[in-house]
Amino acid sequence: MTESSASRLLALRCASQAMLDGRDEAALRRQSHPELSPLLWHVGHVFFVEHYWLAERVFGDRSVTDRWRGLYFPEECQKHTRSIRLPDPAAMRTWTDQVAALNDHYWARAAQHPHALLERGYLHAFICQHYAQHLETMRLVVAQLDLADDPTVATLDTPDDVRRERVHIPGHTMQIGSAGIDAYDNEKPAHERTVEAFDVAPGPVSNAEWLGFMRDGGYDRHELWDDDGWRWRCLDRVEHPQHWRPVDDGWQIAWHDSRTPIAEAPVHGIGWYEARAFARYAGARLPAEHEWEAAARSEHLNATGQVWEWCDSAFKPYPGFTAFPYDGYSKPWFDGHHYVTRGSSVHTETEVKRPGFRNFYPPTHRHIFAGVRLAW
Ligand code: AVJ
Ligand code: FE
Repeated sequence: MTESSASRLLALRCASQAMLDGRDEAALRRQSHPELSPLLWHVGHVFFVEHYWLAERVFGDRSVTDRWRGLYFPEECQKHTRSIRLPDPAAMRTWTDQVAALNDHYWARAAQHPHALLERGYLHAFICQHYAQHLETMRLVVAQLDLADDPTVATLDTPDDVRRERVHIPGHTMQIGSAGIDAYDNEKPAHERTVEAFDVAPGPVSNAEWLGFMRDGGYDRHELWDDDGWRWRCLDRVEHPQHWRPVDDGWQIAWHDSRTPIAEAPVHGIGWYEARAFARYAGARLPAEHEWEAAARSEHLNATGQVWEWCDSAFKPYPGFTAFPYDGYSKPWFDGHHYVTRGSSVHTETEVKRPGFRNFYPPTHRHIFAGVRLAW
């Protein structure tokens, strides 16, 4: 482990514990959204997972994991039952400090301990990435907690004339996926793929453009929607992005990057079905994930890195996929009911930012920081 990777782990642990600061216990225990766990659970989970892989799997020490696995392995504890079982914030602070000290003891021994998971720094990279991903999820929780409190009020105008710029990507053969030690199993094996020529928008769809879709009846025109999406839209009464709230003369829109005016900022808080309906409305389509990757690698895209972008692709294994280091990361989600988002958001940590990274969610998830980019 290099000095910089060691200090990065410390920073990620610190950022995770800092989620406990300045929030009352009720907020830390609250399940702010049916798909999200309490902040307090995420903090315990990330330290537990570091300890599980290092202490139990590499060194065979189960003393801590046996006591806590029933709470912190997601498959052993249903989301809505987590809140009441969690320790209080002060106890969580103490426990995570103790677990971190134990982990440091094992990391110090790892250099002299041959183990497949430790080769080429694999486990350290994996653990850092796990902290990084949960930090973004914790920011999703914070966004849900804040929605009620202190959102930005924006009055949006629909643009009269939407000019949709296009960048042409010529047909070519490219490498898709990642071969690096930090790549997840679903990015491997890296392989060649032919990309047909296509056009892509240089940036994601803005809030103002989304308002135009709403004013043109986008949520009410069945012909723009997939049948499944239409059923869901009707049952759940989906009429605007999840992070928008109607107010007297406009919309309250939660957005955490004050450098971009709210009208120009990319829309987020939309699911895959909504992204597809918008694309149809605009006479376009969503990019397939390999097209997205081709465009990102050819450096033709502006403004990536503000919101994740829904792709037209169901989450599927690449040819020759092998689950690693455990079945649960990717395999259960190759179920045809998860779709790929690519890119990153303003809340994404560096460990997760690479052109080959694949995120995946059900088509109805809209509490994530995901928006839409058009392709033709
Ligand atoms: C890939 C973001 C969907 O948050 O459930 C974290 C990542 N896997 N711990 C998730 C993950 C295990 C995963 N996503
Ligand atoms: Fe996790």
